[in-house]
Amino acid sequence: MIRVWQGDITTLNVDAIVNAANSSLLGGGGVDGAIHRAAGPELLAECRNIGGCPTGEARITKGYDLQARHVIHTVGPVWRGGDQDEDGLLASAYRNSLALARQHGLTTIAFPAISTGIYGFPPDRAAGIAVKTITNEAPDLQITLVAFDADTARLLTKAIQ
Ligand code: AR6
Repeated sequence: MIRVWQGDITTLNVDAIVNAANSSLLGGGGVDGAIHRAAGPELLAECRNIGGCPTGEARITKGYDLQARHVIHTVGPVWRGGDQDEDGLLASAYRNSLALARQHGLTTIAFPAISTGIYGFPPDRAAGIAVKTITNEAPDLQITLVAFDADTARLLTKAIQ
């Protein structure tokens, strides 16, 4: 089950919110910065102990001051024109996040539009990959695709239909 919701992912009361992180896992701008601000400094302390995360993989932490019980940190690809396996790496980021959720018995998961901000991935293409990967890998989980802006909400809704 997939739904689209427009707003700030840090406010959601779900088992896990997914963070569009970078491979250091030490914070950054965009949704990553918002999640660290809302979760509080203990999140960064836990992330420091993980020691990073390669592109396309995922790591899980507690949610601390967030409503969400957990944060699943994944690293999407930087868009470099499309011939550097960006599509495959973005699908891996979704797939590995869902696998981690499943291993921890989590059923309600919220994703931001991974890689479509600072990392420059074309948002329409990313929406298609997100919906296809979630439909194939997690038809049994309750997934919220979070759009921060109306354009992304429209693209995600179109991709589901
Ligand atoms: N809630 C939901 N979505 C958000 C929020 C929010 N609070 N804030 C931004 N977005 P980005 P990336 C949307 O740039 O492209 C960081 O510095 C945003 O509008 O956050 O994967 C990391 O540390 C866009 O649609 O992530 C990395 O270095 C989407 O989230 C790098 O940015 C993703 O935009 C990752 O870049």
